[in-house]
Amino acid sequence: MDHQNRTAIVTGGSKGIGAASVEVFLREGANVIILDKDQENGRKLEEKGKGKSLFIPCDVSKEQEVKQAVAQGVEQFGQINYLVNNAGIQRYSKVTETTEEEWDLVMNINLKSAFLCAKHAIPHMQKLGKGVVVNVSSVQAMLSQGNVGPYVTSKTAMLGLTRSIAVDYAPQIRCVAVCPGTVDTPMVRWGFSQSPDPEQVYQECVDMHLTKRIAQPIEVGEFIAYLCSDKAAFMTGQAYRIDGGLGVMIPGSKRD
Ligand code: BMA
Repeated sequence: MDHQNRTAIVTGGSKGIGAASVEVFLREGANVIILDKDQENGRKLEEKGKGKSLFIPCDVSKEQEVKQAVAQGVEQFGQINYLVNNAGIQRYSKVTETTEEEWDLVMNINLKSAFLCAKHAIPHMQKLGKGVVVNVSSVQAMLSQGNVGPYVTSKTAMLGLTRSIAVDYAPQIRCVAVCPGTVDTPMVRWGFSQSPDPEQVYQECVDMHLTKRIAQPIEVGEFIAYLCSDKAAFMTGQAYRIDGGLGVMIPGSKRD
């Protein structure tokens, strides 16, 4: 993919899809700035990068912290080529049962963080005359499970943010969204653990994909790194599903 001499910021980069993206970027020769609250895993990934990755503890829903982290990253690597807005959490509730605090928490971590990181990273891309923003949304921006009102709302709003950035900063800067199905990440595992029967929920997730399995984070990481690469130079403004065919089959229809 050739990411030599490029620098990527990955939010929520300590684990799951974020960590997988970091690994692919490093393999392809990029420098990576990992923003996360999880220091233990973040530091481990920093060591793996052998000078090519920098972990910065950061609450990406706070503007001052984002501003400082971006400045520190630029000081270290000199430029920002890519921003991957991956930080995200899931909470389970219907609108009538969601507290104001929980709504704000989900919106701030999933959506506001993407706005803040874009706000502070894009000016550095403009200096280079080139850059890519990838927003990690969800297949749930298109079709939804029950009981995840704030999450679904935040992931759907990310598509609006994606369009706005794509329109406002074209042609220099591209912005795309990725919409994964179920991926075997700490976020999803935490979700399973909230159920009285985690194994059954896991099996339901396996069954709802045409692939009859859930994805590994690295599959999404590879896609994200591709979207950032020059090979994807004609891709902007759109959301791309990577979802094992979830929702493609007409509900209630039979195959044989
Ligand atoms: C993701 C997460 C997963 C879910 C998947 C498919 O964004 O919400 O928990 O399994 O969507 O609905």
